[in-house]
Parts: sequence; structure tokens; C-alpha cells
Amino acid sequence: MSIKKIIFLAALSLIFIGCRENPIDFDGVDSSFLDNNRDGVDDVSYEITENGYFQLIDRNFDTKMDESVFFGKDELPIKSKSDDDFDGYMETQTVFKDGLPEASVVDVDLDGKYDLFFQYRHGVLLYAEQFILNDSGKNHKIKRITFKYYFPIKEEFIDVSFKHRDFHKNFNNTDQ
Ligand SMILES: [Ca+2]
Ligand SMILES: [Ca+2]
Ligand SMILES: [Ca+2]
Repeated sequence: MSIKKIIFLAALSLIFIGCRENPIDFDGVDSSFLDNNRDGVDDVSYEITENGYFQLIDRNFDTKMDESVFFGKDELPIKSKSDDDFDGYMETQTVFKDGLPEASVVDVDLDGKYDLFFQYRHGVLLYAEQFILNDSGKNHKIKRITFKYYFPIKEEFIDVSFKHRDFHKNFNNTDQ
């Protein structure tokens, strides 16, 4: 962890204890760590909530935020939303455990039903699932790809009778 990040986190702790500023104002502080590509435009910002803070990131430097990570008061990430195809819509959600990604879902067409699911082990991608609709409306399939070193090593299809909306419907998606 960089010295700047440590100073920032210390400042953040003070904000939790005392007066709250939202979004955080870094005036008078060296905030170059908010400018990932050093073009003079900040790509990272922070917003404080009752239970922690959001880190908002513009990863492709088009000035539009495309990843929002929520951190608890212990500074560990809890969940994130992201726009991983950079089309302006946040289709991907991830939950974290012990600071590492645990599972992700992607709602490809933004209809409220998850289409892809990713399971991680210790933050490393273990398998991915895609819900495949059957034209008849029942006996759908799940395509599951297993990974090792992020490389696909196994592909299988699993017949399922449940509806598309039930595909990983228990995914942790509570808003702070
Ligand atoms: Ca920048
Ligand atoms: Ca962006
Ligand atoms: Ca998107």
C-alpha cells in the first residue's frame, strides 16, 4: 500500500469519526493518486455513506464512472457494480469476502434477470455459468465452464427446470 493511500485512509477514518463531507474534498492535499493515467483529470472519487464509502472509478478515462466499489468501515470491499463493456450501463455486480471477489453476476440485457454467474475461490475464477433459454420455455440449460489459471479446462451443460429469473436469484444484492 502506498504512503498516499495510507494517508488517505487515515483521513477517511477521521471523516467517519467527525464531520462528514460528501463527496470528499481533497483541496490542499496531494490527490495525484486519484488520477490513474496522470492526464490531470481525476479518475477516482469517493462518497461516504452511513456504513462505509464508495470508490467510484473511471477505468477507460472517458470521464464517466464505470466501476463503483463499496467498502465497509473496516476498509474492505463488500460489493461492487461495474460497466465492464463500457456502454454506460452497470450490468455486472460482484460480492467480496475477506477483501477478495467471491461471486459475480452479469445482467447482459438489463432486464433484471442474471445471464452469467462467476464463482471465485480465494479471488481466483473457479467456474462460470451461462443461463441458456429453451425455446419451449422449460427445460433450460446452464453452460458451465471450469477454469484453472483463468484458462478454461472443462465445459459442461446442466439441464434445469427452473425459470430464468431463478438463476442465482439469491445473489447478495442489498443496497447500502
Ligand atoms: Ca486521469
Ligand atoms: Ca469510463
Ligand atoms: Ca455495460
